[in-house]
Amino acid sequence: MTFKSKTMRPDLFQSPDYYLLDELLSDEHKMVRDAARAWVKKEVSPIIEEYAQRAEFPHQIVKGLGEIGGFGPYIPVEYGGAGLDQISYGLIMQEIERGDSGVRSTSSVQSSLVMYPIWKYGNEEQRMKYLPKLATGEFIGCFGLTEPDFGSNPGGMVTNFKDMGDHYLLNGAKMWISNAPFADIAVVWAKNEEGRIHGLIVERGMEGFSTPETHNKWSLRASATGELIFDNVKVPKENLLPNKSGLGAPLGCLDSARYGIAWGAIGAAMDCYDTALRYSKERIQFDKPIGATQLQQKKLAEMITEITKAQLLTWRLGVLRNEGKATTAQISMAKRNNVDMALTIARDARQMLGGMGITGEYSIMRHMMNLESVVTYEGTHDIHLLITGMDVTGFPAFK
Ligand code: TGC
Ligand code: FAD
Repeated sequence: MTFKSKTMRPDLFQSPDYYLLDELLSDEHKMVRDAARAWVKKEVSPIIEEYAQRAEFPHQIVKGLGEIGGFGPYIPVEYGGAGLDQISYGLIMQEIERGDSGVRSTSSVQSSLVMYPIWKYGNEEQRMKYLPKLATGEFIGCFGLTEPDFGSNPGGMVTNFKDMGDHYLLNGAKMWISNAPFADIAVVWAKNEEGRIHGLIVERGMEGFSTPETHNKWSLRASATGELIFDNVKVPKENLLPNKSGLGAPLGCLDSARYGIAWGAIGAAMDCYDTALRYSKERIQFDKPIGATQLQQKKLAEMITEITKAQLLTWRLGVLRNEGKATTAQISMAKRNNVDMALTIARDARQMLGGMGITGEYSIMRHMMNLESVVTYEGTHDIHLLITGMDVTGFPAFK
C-alpha cells in the first residue's frame, strides 16, 4: 500500500549555492544531481512523512533508487553499477538525504557496505552473482559489523565461524543493522578459529538465520533496523569473501560509506535551511517578517556559512577520492563536521518555525531526529574526533 502524506506541504526546495559551486561541477555531475533531485521531489517528498510517522520503509521507491544510480553509483557498469565518479556518488547521496536520511541509509548500505565489499573483496563468481541484482534493487543487502557488546570497538566481536570441511558453521549476533528485516543477503563480519575477521555472504532462508526488527525508534523511522541472529548457520564455503581479511576489510567499506554520509548530511542541512529561510520571509510577528529581525538573520547567516564550508570540504574530498588520495582521517573529519553542522542547523531551523517546527507539516523535525542516528552510526562523533586526534598526534587514544 502506498501512503501519500496528508500533512506535509508541497516540496518547494531550492538548493543553496552561495559560492557558485556548480561551476566546479561537470555537466555529468549536474545531470546526475538534477535527476536525483527531481526523483526525490516526485517520489520521496510526497510520501516520506507518512512512512516515517508509521515507522515503515517505503518499499515502492527501491526500483527508482536503482534507476537514479542510488545503488552502487561508482561500481563499474559491467557489474550493473552506474560507473560514476566519487563526486557524482556524493551528489546522489546529498539529494537522497535532502529527502530523508533513512532513504539515504538504504542507499549507503547497499552501495558501500554490501556492493563495495563484494566488488573489492569478492571473486568474479560472487560479483556476477550478486552485484547486478543489488544494482537494480532486485536484491537488498545489509551489513553486519556491530554487536550488542561491540559497537565503537568492532575488533572485539565474538560472532565466529568454524570450518566444518564442506561448509562453515556461523554463530553469533549482530545488532542495529539497517535493512536487516527485509534484506535478501547480509555481508557479515565474523572471526575464524584463529580469531581473524572475514566477510561472509549470508542469504535469507539459510537455516538458523533470523532478522528480528528493532522497534520503538524515534529516529530513522522510515528505515528498517534489526538484528542478525546466527544459530549454527551452515554457510557454503563459496560465500566467504576471499580477497581481504582483518578489521581493515570492514573499515575499508566504512571509508566509502562515511564519505557518502558527509555529502548526505549537507542535503539534510540544505533542506532545513531552505525551509527556515522561506518561513522567515512569510511569517509575520510584530508587524514584520521574522526574517527581518536580527536574531533570525543571525541563525540564517550562520547556516548558509556552515553549509558553504561543508560543501567546499566535501567537494575537495571528492577530488581527493577521485585521485585515490583521500585518507581515512580526512573522511572522518568530513563525516564528523558535516553531520554536526546539519544537526545544529536542524535544531536552529526547528526553533525558527516556532510551534509549526514540531509538526510533520515541515521536514525539519524529521531531519533533526534522523540526524541523531547519523551522528552515531558509521563511527560516533567522538570516535571520529579520536581518529583526527590520532592522525595529528600519532597516539591512538581509544584504549
Ligand atoms: P586499528 O588497530 O586502528 O585498525 C585495525 C586494522 O585495520 C586497519 N585500518 C584500516 N584499513 C582499511 N581502511 C581503514 N579505514 C582502516 N582503518 C584501520 C589498520 O591499519 C589495522 O590493520 P592491521 O593490518 O595493522 O591489523 O583498529 P582499532 O581496533 O584500534 O579501532 C579503531 C577504530 C575505533 C577507529 C575503529 O574500530 C572504528 O572506526 N570504530 C567505529 C565503528 C564503526 O564505525 N562502526 C560502524 C558500523 S556500520 C554502520 O554503522 C552502518 S550505518 C549505515 C547506514 O544506515 O547508513
Ligand atoms: P558505544 O560504542 O557503546 O558508544 C557509547 C558512547 O561511548 C558513544 O558516545 C561513544 O562515542 C563513546 N565511546 C566509545 N568508545 C569511546 C572511547 N574509546 N573514548 C571515548 N568515548 C567513547 N551497525 C552495523 O554494523 N550495520 C548497520 O547497518 C548499522 N546501522 C545502524 C542504524 C542505526 C539507526 C543505528 C543507531 C546504528 C547502526 N549501526 C549499524 C550501529 C552503529 O554503527 C553503532 O551504534 C555505533 O558504531 C556506536 O556503537 P554503540 O551504539 O555500541 O555505542
